Amino acid sequence: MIEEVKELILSYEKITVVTHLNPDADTIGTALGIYGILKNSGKQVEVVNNGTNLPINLDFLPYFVKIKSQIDFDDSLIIACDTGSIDRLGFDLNSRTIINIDHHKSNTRYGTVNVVEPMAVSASEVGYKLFRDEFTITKEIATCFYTALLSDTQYFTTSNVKNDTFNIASDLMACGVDISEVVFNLKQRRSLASLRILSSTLDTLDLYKDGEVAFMYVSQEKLLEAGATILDVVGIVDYGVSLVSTELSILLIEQEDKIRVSIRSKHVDISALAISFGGGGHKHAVGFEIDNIKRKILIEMIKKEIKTKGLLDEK
Ligand SMILES: [Mn+2]
Repeated sequence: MIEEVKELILSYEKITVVTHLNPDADTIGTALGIYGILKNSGKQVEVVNNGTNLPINLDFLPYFVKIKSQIDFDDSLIIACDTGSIDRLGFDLNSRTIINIDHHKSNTRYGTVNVVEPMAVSASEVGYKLFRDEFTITKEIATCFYTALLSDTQYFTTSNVKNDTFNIASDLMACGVDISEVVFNLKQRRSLASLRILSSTLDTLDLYKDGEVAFMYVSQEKLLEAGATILDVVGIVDYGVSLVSTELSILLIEQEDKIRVSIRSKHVDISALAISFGGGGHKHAVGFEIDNIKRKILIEMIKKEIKTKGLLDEK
């Protein structure tokens, strides 16, 4: 285990484990796994998400009911999970001691100690490797880490999956994870609202550059109509790259005073594209937000940036 991490955990009585805004299964699973480890070792621990919408299909995870929406500990050690930049935590933590556990290539290294492994398939891989040698990984903890890993690799299909990914999955299974329970909760508990918003978003599909780029958008009106939340929309961008012709899939989500953009690629590295709009992410999955802008203008800006960066030439 990394010495600085060990020392920090030993020196703090209270620890706050923090997940990112609009939480996904990786941030939640990683945080709950770490919560379990610290709890079992006798620490005072809290786990928080700054929001009111948690993915409800993750309610099967051990410790899920422990997730709070505010930080109650003063001056606790902060452990940030799966979060590329400090503002994505949604709390003012600038003056706090932070252990930053992540795998985003664009991570800004905002922690006091940064355990950031861009080659890791999930933040839970980073967390698991960090703690496994010194702490007991129970069935409960393994279930949290495995769920995070399965979700972030899209069921072992992303391009960063390697031999070691299966070794980790196998180790976690050996701890007693019920893998069919995990799959059931991830794959077969969608809300009706999420299918409705999927349908209306696919209707907006617009192809560009001989079908190499797919644009889709979600308006606030459609979101309300479907009764969907932002969490129901996030995964829709993947449908764009499932198309035979596409290299890039771009989803624009219109919110009150900003547009949130999610991009996926098949081959090209799009991290620089996201950074040029003030965002970040992984090699093939990035996102950013732009305040007070019209959708059509933003689409033109993205098209221009794709051209400037020569993204469709390099694959
Ligand atoms: Mn992740």
